[in-house]
Order: sequence, then C-alpha cells, then structure tokens
Amino acid sequence: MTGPAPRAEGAVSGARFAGFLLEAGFDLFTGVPCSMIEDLIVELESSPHASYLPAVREDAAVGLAGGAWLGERRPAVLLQNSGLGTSLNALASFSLMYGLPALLLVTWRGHEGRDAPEHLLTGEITPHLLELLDLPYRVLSRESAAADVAWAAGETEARLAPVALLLPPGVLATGEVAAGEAPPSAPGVAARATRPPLTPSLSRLAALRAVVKDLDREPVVHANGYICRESFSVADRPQNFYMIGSMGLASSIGLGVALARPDLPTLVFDGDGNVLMNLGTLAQVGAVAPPNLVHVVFDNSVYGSTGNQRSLSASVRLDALAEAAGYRRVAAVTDADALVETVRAMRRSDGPHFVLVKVTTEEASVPRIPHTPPEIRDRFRAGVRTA
Ligand SMILES: Cc1ncc(C[n+]2csc(CCOP(=O)(O)OP(=O)(O)O)c2C)c(N)n1
Repeated sequence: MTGPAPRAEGAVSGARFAGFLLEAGFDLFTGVPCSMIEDLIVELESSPHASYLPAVREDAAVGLAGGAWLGERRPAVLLQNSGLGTSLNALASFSLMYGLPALLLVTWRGHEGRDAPEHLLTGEITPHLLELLDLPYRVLSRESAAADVAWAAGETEARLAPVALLLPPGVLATGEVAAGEAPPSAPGVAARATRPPLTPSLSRLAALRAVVKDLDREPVVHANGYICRESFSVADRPQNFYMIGSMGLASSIGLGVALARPDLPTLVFDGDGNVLMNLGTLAQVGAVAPPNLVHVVFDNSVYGSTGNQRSLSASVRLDALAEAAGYRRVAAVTDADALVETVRAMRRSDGPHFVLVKVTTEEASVPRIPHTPPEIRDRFRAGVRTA
C-alpha cells in the first residue's frame, strides 16, 4: 500500500477514532480511500452502527453527503487531499452555497514536503484551499482528536456548512487491522447480470508479466497506484507512461495519445477504481472510437493500493459498461493465455477495444517508480516518436 508513514507508536487506532465519530453523531460515511485511513475504513465498514458507502469520486461523495443531510442524516466525507482539489466546485457551488453540514476528514498527504512527488504541491496548498473556501478546519493531533471531532460536529451544524479536519501522518494508526475479503457481489445485482461470473485466480503481477512480454514498442499509459509499480518491476519501457498522480486520468491520457498517433496501437493499463472515477471517458472513447486504443482493466474489485477497500466493480460489470458505451470489441478474461491472445488480436484489429482482466487482490512488494515526472514525460515522448 502507498502511505507516507506506516505504523506509529501511540497513534490513535482506527477503532477509537471511529468511536469518536459515532459518539459525535456522524452516522453516514462516504468517500474515496486513502492508505492513511485504511484502518478507520475497515472499522466503519464492519460497524453495526455505521454505514460506509464507497463513492467513485470525492466530489460525488460531497454530493451524496449533502443529499444525506437533506434526508436528516449526519454525514462525513473521508477523502485524501488530492480529492479536495477534485471537490472544490462541489463544495463552492453546492455544500457552501446551500449551506449543507458535513464533516470532511481530509488526509494530508505531502505534509511538510515529505512524500512522493504527486503529493508535494497539493500538500503545500491544502490549508490554503480550505482558507480560500472560508471553510473552518482544525489539524488533528493524537492528543486532541476526540475534542477536534466534537468541535467539528458542533461547528458544522451551528454554521450550516461543511467543516474539515486535516489529518497529518502519524495521528491515526494504519496497517493494524486487516481488510475483509473482497466482497461478494451485492444481492440482487448478480441475479440481474447476464454475463457469467468471473472467478479470479491470476495475480495482477502475473497478468502484467504475460501481457508485457508480448508487447513490441507500443505506448502504454498506466493508472496510478500499484499498477504502475508492478508494471515497472516487470519491464521499465520508455514507452511506459507512469501516471503516478491524478487518479482516473489514464484512460483520458491514453485517448489523447491514441488520437495524436492513430498509426500506433496504444494501450491503457487501468484499475477498476480508476475506471470508476472517470466513467464518462468510456462514453467519450465509444463516441470518438479511436480504432487503435486497447483499454486493459486489471479488476481486483478493490482499491488495492490504499488497503483493499471494496470498489463497486464487485457489483457492476465494467465490461458491460464499456460495451454499452460503444467500444467495438469487449472481452473478459481470467487466465494469462486468454489475456495474451486477446490483447494480441486487439492490437492487430480495429477498436476501440476493452479487456476486463479479473485478477486477485494479491499485491507484489515492489518499489516506487524511481524516475522523476519530467523524466517519465521525456522518455515517453521520445519513445512514442520513435515507436
Ligand atoms: C483523487 C484521488 N483520490 C484518492 C487517491 C488515493 N488512491 C491512490 S491509488 C488508489 C486506488 C486505485 O484503485 P484501482 O484503480 O482499483 O487500482 P488498485 O489500487 O486496486 O490497483 C487510491 C484510492 C488518489 N490518488 N487520488
């Protein structure tokens, strides 16, 4: 999992912090996971007193929370500060404009400039973003956590507006409670499905090994998180664009590359959480129909990079969505041979193509991408030029 500072002695446990939130009256939780709150999410998902609803994007979570408050619940949105950026418009022209209480529990990646490159600028400007919005906030500490949550609960209702708690590294414990098994499909949904269920047996690393071995010099745009890291560990190709930030954008970036270079088969290696965050791009791909785009989605039904929180792909077939959106060829595979055959055939025929690779939740122990973002840019651009 990608986190800035694992386990810290004396940190507040996820269970304790969940207790603070419930005691303060929050009763509906939504958001997009961050590894800094993985234990808290496990506790909320398993608590009989709480409901945690995974949202596809942070601004959608802000919308859901506002609706829930209108229905007289007391919502809290759990988000990484990257998602605060995504949510600016929802906060400005929904929550703040209508005056809708909610707690925003914002993890502070890039705190004090110590984190991976994708978090540094956002980490620096996080408090300023809240100040620009005139959104009251406190910075959580181990000692003040209970009081901070109580303050937020009172303040949000008194002001009729959202308030934020900023969570720096080391305040909440992580990695002490195991996430549950990948969830079964939601009742009712499986029964409606027309496609046979997929049982994963292949790890994402094994799937990547198989598919990468068969590649020539085609550009591959990778989604953020462990997909980048595992693919890098298999083969570091100049034609690999490692999207280490902006979750969800790999498909849009891949579409841009494919349209700019219609002579080159272009691949996107995506994750289910990433696809869900940018579902509209499926429709854009379907409508623009670039024949050279091969969209490969490694679907483990969880947000693996942040601690295996369930994603909606356990109940929604992404290949069915791609087909409905207008991809020309759609396939679902569970074994390496079928994956290699399918991607090989797709690279040689007109698309857009979509392959759902159902994989296990196994995650390899692999290092971060060592290249700087400008290095990734320059290698990739040159690699595409000469491909
Ligand atoms: C806007 C935003 N919200 C949350 C995150 C934290 N985050 C990083 S990777 C990731 C999970 C990606 O899930 P998926 O595409 O299913 O790939 P997996 O991790 O399972 O390989 C999350 C939630 C982020 N980077 N950006």
